[in-house]
Amino acid sequence: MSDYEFLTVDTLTSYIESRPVLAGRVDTGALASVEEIGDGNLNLVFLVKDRHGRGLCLKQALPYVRMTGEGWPMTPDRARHEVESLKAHHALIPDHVVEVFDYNPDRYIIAMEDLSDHQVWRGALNQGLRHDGAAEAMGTYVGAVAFGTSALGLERDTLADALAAAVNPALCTITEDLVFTEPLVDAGRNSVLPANEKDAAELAGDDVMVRAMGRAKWLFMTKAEALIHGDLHTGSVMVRSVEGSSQCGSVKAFDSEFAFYGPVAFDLGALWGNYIIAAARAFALGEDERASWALGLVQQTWDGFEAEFRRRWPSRLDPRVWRDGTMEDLLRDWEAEAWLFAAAKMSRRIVGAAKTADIETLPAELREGAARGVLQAARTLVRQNAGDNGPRSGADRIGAVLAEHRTR
Ligand code: SR1
Ligand code: MG
Repeated sequence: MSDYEFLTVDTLTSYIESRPVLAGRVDTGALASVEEIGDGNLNLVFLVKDRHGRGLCLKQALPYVRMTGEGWPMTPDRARHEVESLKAHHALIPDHVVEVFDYNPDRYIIAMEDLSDHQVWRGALNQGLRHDGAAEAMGTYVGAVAFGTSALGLERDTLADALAAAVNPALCTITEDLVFTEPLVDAGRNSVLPANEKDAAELAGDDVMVRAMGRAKWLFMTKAEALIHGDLHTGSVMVRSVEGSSQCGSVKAFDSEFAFYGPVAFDLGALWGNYIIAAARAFALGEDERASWALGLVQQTWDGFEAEFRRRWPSRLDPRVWRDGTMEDLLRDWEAEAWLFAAAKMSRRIVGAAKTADIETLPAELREGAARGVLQAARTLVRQNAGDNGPRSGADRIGAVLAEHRTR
């Protein structure tokens, strides 16, 4: 780690000048601001703006997890996975994926599009803002990736090469531990309010939940369907408003360092689980109408996903036995698996390390009921009956659970 050179506000200009491909992206002779803006768990992120109104974002992967410090080493090669997945995804659906301009593999620095006219979706949700259309667009993004990076859209040899290049064990291990295992088997990183200790213990002692998470972890580790984003929560999505309207003007996925060939439904479940967490916040604050709106995002994402997948289906490379029945089978399985992954994502954000501002910024007495509701909702989801996995019916069922458990 001693020879690892950190990017700083002071060295950023000379770094940009050293990268010919970045010439013209910002005027380093007329800079207006240079800031470190990273608020994620892992990396350094800088935003540079010039006086002509142009901007550039630089992100450097550290050799450890930023959230905890040097005690948790982590391969900075994760930046390569981020770049390769962002490029592959951007090629498929440029409107909904941040654009990468440059990658320096020696220093693990990515230069990408300035999205400072956007905001992180989680923050917008927590402010009570609506960006209508964003949930559907993220579904469209997942649908494009599911088709375009899988055996449906890539020639056999290309697929094999893409899969090999995307093997990302260090980051997958984080997910396997933090998302699937630790909410149920504490490895010393879990925490809840004292008032929620019983809820966490009940979760860990719930055999149906343990079995469901065992299945979810197995799917995650074995179902190499497509080059998924791998961490598609609402903090990995940027949104821009249309002035004076609740419509979303632009929405882009970013931060895909967890990308690998994994289950398509994992990305859907990440979105769904985080919409449910946003709904839990709204219920806690007594904003029931907003909670219903947040729960409605589940269906919107599914609709965008399904429409995009069906739209691309006729161009599948091998239609010999992958006929329309296969598409129906895939969609049916993904719908059910997405709920399973949503349940995992929900419980990890309440019990495990790396929580969400949605819940953590609530006053403690409201947080207690919101956290309990999310855990109960996760346990309800893994008990859904076969054939009753629709996005709307699942979200409605969850809404009732969240409302019932909120602090009165
Ligand atoms: C140690 S990294 C903790 C979490 O941050 C990322 O956003 C992922 O969700 C990961 O699980
Ligand atoms: Mg992240």
